[in-house]
Amino acid sequence: MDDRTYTAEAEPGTTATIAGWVHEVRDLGGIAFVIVRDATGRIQVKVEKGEIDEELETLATEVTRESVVQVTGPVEEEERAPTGVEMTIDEFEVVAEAEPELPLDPSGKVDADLSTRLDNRTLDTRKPEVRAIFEIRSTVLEAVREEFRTLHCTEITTPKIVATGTEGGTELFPITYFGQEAFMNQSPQLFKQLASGGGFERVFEIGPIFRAEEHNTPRHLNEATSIDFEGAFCDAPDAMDVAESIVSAAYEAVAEQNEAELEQLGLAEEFAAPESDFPRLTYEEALERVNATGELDEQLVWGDDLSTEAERALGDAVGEHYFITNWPSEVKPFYIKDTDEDPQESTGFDLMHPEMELVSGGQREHRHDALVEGFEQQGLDPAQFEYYTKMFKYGMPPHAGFGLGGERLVMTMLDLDNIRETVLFPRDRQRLSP
Ligand code: AMO
Repeated sequence: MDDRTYTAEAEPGTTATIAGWVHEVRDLGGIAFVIVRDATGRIQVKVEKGEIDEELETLATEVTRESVVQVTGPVEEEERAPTGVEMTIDEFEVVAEAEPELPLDPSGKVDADLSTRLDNRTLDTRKPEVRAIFEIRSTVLEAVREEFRTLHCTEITTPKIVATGTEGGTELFPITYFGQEAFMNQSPQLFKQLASGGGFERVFEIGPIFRAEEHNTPRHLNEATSIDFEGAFCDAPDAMDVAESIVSAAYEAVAEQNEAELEQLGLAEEFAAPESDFPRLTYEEALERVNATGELDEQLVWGDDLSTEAERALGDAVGEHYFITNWPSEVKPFYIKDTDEDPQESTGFDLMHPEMELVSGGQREHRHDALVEGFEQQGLDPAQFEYYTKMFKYGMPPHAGFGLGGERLVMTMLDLDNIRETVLFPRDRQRLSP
């Protein structure tokens, strides 16, 4: 549509053709207003009854809400119009009529629960405050890509149909691959490691991960977007530096580019990029901090994972993004390297938002024999992973990396109370469509 003008760009003194959805028809008797909405905003179209062609008048005043219309007419300044401009009608076409009964009210006058909204996402995202989340998500993905490139990383994509899991056997989705058992990938973990040792050195991937999480929680999805980094000749502190840069770059880009969307979400005043130099607590220090809060029924001891309550108590105490480093080896997967000093202690780290975990990472075990031993210790069959371990016999440099949950990044950034708000079509225990 070459001659179409966005509503936000309709200039007083010109004749414009706009196209969009009917937000509302306000019939005041002698005069009616059709409010038309497009991706950029809204415009008021005035219908002076008796002044225009009768057929056009009927079309414009009887059109149902959310129908798609195309209107051509002169644009004029009008102080009383919501956006300060108004159109009158030369031509009015109903391009796609909407049924009068809507399953969801995009004007937001009638509230709907999340489930109804997700069932009717196409209507839901016509609400500017819902679309604002996805505009911000889009900025985040762009900023993350740009920052990785600045950090000399190559973007890769790895298979989503895989032969083995990596993040613990219980959370795999099995599928049938030409009569053979296969799985949806839980993480690009092994592939990104193979690529970093494949001469690229520094790689990143933004792609889907699949987790058969049994529980429906406000912070878990069954299909999520993982932002992954892997760097050859990197150790855990190097990977933490990259994670911090990526998270900060995402916030800075949103602060710079999404003022209007932040306004829509009521966040414009308080939104700020996190301070740099996120505190780095060792696991041991983290336990001490949590136990000192007195918030937990039972004191945590070495070897415990942090429960949701523990994460929250610690987050409240720290009050900003922070790392937890040097996790016990036994709570981290086989590919995480132990520290040189203590085989009980790993190089694994997490990056936490005060509300929840955003990132896991660490230095990897790059020594072939130690890697194979690690499989056996975790009760995994090294033979199944041979496609991966054999490459460690041909010059695998020390390397480190991390995985950052894209949805959790957006959710915590925008203080949303459910991760599903950040996904157009979420997959969870109850939801396989749309
Ligand atoms: P991990 O399993 O901790 O680590 O996942 C990394 C990050 O991905 C996000 N995430 C999820 N988000 C929503 N729903 C889920 N079900 C879900 N599962 C994970 C979280 C989490 O911190 N291979 C390692 C990373 C690495 O070491 O490089 C991994 O996958 O934000």
